[in-house]
Amino acid sequence: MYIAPLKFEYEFIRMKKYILLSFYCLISFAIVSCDDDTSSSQPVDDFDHESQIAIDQALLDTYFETHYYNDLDDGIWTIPDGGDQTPLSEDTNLMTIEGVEANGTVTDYTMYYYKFNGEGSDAVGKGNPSPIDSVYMNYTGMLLDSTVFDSRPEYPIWLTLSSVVRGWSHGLPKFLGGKLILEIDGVVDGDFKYEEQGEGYLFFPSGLGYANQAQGGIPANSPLVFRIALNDVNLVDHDLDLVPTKYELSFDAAGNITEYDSDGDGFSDYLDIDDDNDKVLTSEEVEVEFLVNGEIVFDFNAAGEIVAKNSVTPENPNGDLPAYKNPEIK
Ligand SMILES: [Ca+2]
Ligand SMILES: [Ca+2]
Ligand SMILES: [Ca+2]
Repeated sequence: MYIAPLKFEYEFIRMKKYILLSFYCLISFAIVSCDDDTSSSQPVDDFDHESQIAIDQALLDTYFETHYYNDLDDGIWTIPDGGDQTPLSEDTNLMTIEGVEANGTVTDYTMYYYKFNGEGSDAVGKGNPSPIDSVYMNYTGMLLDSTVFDSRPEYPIWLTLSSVVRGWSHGLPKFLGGKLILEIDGVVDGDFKYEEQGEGYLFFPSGLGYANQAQGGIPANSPLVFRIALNDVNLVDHDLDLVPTKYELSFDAAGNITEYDSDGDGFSDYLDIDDDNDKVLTSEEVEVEFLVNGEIVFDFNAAGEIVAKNSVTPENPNGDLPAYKNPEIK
């Protein structure tokens, strides 16, 4: 019968949903726990994280009053006795992120970031990474007394922002990536570098770092400072439906994540391969352009959603609801 193949295909889609959900529950665990071998940011004890916030804030306030940004070397230095440098506390480039969630019920962490050399050129148009994307980074990590505990200034590393300390998950999305240079000194030989990266500093309380857990050279309850350079961004697509997860979750100004389920079928959009349940895969309803380097280019409507083919119809004259979210359009 005619309907049989359609039903079979739909059952196949549902089956794939369950398989994907099972698979990504593992990944979701990493997102929720934010823990890996090197970042134990959510200790399972009865530590009073709320009280530690005030202690850390006082330490950070003192740090900002006694340190300045030096544009000669892009360093953060202690203001010498009698020095007239502008302390970070009075430097208008020091930006604040409030209301960051971490450590279970604690929701009012405040952290800071400082950009120098611009925020990054974003040469390939990927935009800011979201707290679940991957970033290609250089960094140096310091305590407030300037002790360096980890440094990777020359050789970049790919890191997933869902599995690093919260201070990174919420700070890196404020920066943009740079410009990939494949020709160095007139030679193209496979060597490459980045220019015009997003560069700056992140400053955050211990609760957005390793909290009350000592970690390598980091004592327990240490606010942290990182100098970072964001070279490149990889947008994650958990359900492989061609819509990056960044556009299938919501993020508030602090970078806290809200999941949503457009078709109300129990599968969040970022884990749903048929976002409007019209039995046509989202990947077949989204119009994307693949570049030769494998990157995907999207167009967006006024609502910030990815424009899909056949979006504009008599029922949907403004095209505000993309086809992959409109069950009336297949
Ligand atoms: Ca997706
Ligand atoms: Ca859904
Ligand atoms: Ca669909």
